[in-house]
Amino acid sequence: MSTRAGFVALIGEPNAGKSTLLNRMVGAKVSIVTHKVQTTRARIRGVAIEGDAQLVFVDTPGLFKPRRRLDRAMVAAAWGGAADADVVVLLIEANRGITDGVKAILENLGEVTRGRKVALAINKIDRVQSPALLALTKDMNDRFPFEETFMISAEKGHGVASLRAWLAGQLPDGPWLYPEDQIADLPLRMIAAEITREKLTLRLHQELPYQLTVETENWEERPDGSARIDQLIYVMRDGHKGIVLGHKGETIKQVGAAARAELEEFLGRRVHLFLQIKVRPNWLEEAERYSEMGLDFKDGN
Ligand SMILES: Nc1nc2c(ncn2[C@@H]2O[C@H](COP(=O)(O)OP(=O)(O)OP(=O)(O)O)[C@@H](O)[C@H]2O)c(=O)[nH]1
Ligand SMILES: [Mg+2]
Repeated sequence: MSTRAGFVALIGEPNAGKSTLLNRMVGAKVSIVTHKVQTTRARIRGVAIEGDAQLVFVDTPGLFKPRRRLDRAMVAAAWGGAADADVVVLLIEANRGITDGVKAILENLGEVTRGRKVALAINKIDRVQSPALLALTKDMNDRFPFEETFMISAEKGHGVASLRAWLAGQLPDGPWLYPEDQIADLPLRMIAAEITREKLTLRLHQELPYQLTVETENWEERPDGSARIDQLIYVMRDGHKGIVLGHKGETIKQVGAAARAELEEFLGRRVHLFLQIKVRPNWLEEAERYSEMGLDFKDGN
């Protein structure tokens, strides 16, 4: 039997629904999702199978105008994902249309993808009426030579099967890149750190989610089959530590409980999760924090 395999990069503005789409394609939660922008910080791979094709989806950080070193490293990782892929899917939000951010992406897209196929996925169609979608499709295709346009709802699943089938047909012939039963290739300790960061991002407000990072410090398998996981939450100020702790430690307790529940579901066994907060004013300028996140520190220069 002849097989196909290749990389499909999902790119777009922050919040476009890239991680939601990756998870739906894979059929499991591999990449964290929140209602806030800039949730994903590094490239996350998820693997899906369609007939004789193995599709390696690459979720990327949102593309935006970077200010900080971390932002620059994230945006560089996203464009790097597009540059390395066999096929690129640009996601835009149906309800937001052609924003300045989308225009800025289109300016770079041709050069980065050079000759490789780019599809447009208009996401969140559950939020708009169809006449608006036709106009948006035409306008986008007047601006860039997309191979194909798909109207999807990553959240509800509409249109996702036909996008996946089309993508499978675009991949080159070749052996599969991962074992048949593998769905992600992020180390478990990183997945665990991401789950905690998701719960923090959902509970904290304003700038705080953007000024913290989570690392798994220790992972211990226990004789009874459970795992003890120790994580560090890096924040920049004493005041931030107080907010993450919350009144009488309520906030961190809730975050820990939510993260533990999801980890137990993911791992299929009991987890003892210990969270510690560390004030580190300069963590955004520390190379080790970037490698822990799966980013290249030098990309932030
Ligand atoms: N209504 C609706 N909401 C969606 C859809 N897809 C994603 N969302 C929501 O949009 C928000 C952002 O989704 P994400 O998947 O985190 O978006 P992202 O593009 O990965 O965002 P970044 O990682 O910040 O770049 C979440 O609240 C999702 O639930 C959709 O098809 N319809
Ligand atoms: Mg994301």
